[in-house]
Amino acid sequence: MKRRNIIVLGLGAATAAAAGSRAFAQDKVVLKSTDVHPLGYPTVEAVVRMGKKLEAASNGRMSVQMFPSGQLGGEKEMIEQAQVGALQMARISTGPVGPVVDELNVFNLPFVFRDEAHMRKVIDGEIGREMLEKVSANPKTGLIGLCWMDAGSRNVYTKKPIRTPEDLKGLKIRMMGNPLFVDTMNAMGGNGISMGFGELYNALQTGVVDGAENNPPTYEVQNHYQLSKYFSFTEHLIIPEILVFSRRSWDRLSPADQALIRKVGAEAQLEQRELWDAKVKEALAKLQGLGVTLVTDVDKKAFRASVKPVYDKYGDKYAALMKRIDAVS
Ligand code: GTR
Repeated sequence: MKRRNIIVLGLGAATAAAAGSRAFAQDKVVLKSTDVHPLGYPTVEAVVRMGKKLEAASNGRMSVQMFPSGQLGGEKEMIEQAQVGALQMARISTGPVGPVVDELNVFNLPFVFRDEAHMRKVIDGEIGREMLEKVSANPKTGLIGLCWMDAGSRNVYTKKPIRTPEDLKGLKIRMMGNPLFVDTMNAMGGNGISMGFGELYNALQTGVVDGAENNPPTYEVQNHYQLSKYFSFTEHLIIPEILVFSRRSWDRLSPADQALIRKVGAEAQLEQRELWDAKVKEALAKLQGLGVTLVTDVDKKAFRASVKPVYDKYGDKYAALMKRIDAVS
């Protein structure tokens, strides 16, 4: 019987040398994948399901090994590990990809999408495909953009209700690692503090920051509601998540395996959103029983107006893309 090579793609050089530049058709391929969220969270579940499909379609030859809950580090570290081929797939926010692929920052601009439905249309259409291609086409990124996922809208949470930009005055609000977000929070009235997601719970607990901003499922699942009891629907950012694949590992796969991964990735984009919608409902219902105040009477008009300096600074660069995004209906 022919002996099967086992290739955990992430374990690199020696196996790669033994196998030649590409994995053989009979090689077992284990895709190490990671996410900051725990098992069961919509993005994690969507990738786990992708893995099951890969297993079924390849008679067990391909599989996904999931490292949830930030076990392999934060999103910046995930990008670095994917770039060197130490992991194969990372589901991350578009936020930390902006500094790597500048065009993607257009999705990181405040209020760039009219609402979540608009965002979904954009990522499902031509612009979404183009942006994934921007990630994949440039070999310097070291990444392949596989598909998008949904993360709803981001909202400010702290120890008091936030209804207007004045309410944010003097508050240190944690933002994702991308200068654009610090500028955004500063324009919204608060003090934006760039910080890794893994440090946030502790920072909220010790008062290093006064609050943060995120979607309801993250606020609930990561237990941030325990420390910041007011969740105010500012909806200032609607940022799609992205599933990236290590280019180094990708280049070692057969074209047939690549096509299969692309196929299940495209399916995951649509499947995840069903999981997402259910999770948002579940999180909001749960939060109401946990002593949280959901603040809905937010002056969105004032917040929209407040981010003008962000557009003054970055708008020109993304003007053409913004126009196209706006035209998607
Ligand atoms: C969540 C997102 C994560 C991470 C996190 C953050 O909504 O799912 O990928 O970006 O926000 O704020 O760092």
